[in-house]
Amino acid sequence: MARQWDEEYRLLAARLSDSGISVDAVIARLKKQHIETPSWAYADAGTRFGTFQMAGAPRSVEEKFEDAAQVHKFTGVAPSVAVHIPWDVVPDWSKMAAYAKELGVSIGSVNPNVFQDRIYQYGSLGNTNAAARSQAVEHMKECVGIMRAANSKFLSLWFADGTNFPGQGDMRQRKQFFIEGLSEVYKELASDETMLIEYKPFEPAFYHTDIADWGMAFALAQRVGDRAKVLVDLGHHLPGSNIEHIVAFLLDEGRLGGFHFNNRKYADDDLTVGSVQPYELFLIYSELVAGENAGIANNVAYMIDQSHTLKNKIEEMIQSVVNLQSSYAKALIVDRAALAAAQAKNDVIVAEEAIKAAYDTDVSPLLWRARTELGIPGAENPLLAFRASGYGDQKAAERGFGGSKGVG
Ligand code: PSV
Ligand code: MN
Repeated sequence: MARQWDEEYRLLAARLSDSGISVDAVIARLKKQHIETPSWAYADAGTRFGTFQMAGAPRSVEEKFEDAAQVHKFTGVAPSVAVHIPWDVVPDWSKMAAYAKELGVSIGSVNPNVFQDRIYQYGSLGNTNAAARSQAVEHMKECVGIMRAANSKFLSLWFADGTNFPGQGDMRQRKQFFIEGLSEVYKELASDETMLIEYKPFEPAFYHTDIADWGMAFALAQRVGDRAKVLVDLGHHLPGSNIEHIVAFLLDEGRLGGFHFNNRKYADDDLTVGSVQPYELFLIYSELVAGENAGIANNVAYMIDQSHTLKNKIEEMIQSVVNLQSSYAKALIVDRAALAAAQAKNDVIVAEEAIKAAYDTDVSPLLWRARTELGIPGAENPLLAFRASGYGDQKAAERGFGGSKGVG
């Protein structure tokens, strides 16, 4: 039987208002959510064991943006697209920005690639070879130029730097090289531009990684400048890490710069965000909402970083964005007053139940309402609406197989 969305929404709104939660405020915040999708997630990707090509994979940067625009069209909250240089190369970034605008999206964070060129075999900013360090700095400066042309405000940095064997490198010297290189790049940034520093405990380096965890990224950010912040990639933690705690800590320090959303079972699995540990995702959002309520979660870049090998790319991206909408909606309806009162009394049961009650709520009527107000086609189910649009079949016929290139 078809769901009665109006009625379901009315009932949920009444229930929330009993706990003092204004459903209008929740909808307004859901409509303002902004999730950036990555250009590299639309192209064919693989593992080191092989790449399976998919029919309809985009053949150019323009086509990646066309696909990304579909995700925005059916979710309403994915209006920007991150680019990775040189996986994405165009002759003129201002023209590309104009084309993105025509499609209804914009160019988001710019990600320099300082890990694939041969010169980076032993590292980029951490390399003992000054030529490698300087090539990396120059490339990052070039990316700042792309930000200007594309009107993008985030320079998003991840380094594959590290060593594979004990004794291979002087870890302290490499740290100093990082401070030097990052500071040089930071000097290029204008006052409304932010440097994001990502961390990762291992891979491709297996003995030590120069920026291995959030604490190291945080320390470097502090050395570099106020607008250098930490980027939390959900796949970049050792098993058992409490990511929501990291998020709360960084928010409180004013150094939470952004996210790379994805999900993991083992390591940097790059699976659909919310697919394996949806409760963890909700708990992270709960900290973000608490930060927003306290006025300290401004200018956080919410980005997806996934690399899918099995699902249709656009569909999985829609699924990911919907999972993020749903986690945000659940976090927005936590009864914060009841939670704070229970915490103050050390009433562990009631505090935990306040969190669980929100998590257990079916928030789809809220998402339906937010999308309806945004004028989204097929507001009740973006995935079905996208399938019904025929875009996937049309592009498969038009583009065929094997068009993608450039993604590692
Ligand atoms: C590295 O694993 C990473 O998370 C970085 O963000 C890179 O830019 C991205 O993946 C490349 O796929
Ligand atoms: Mn990442």
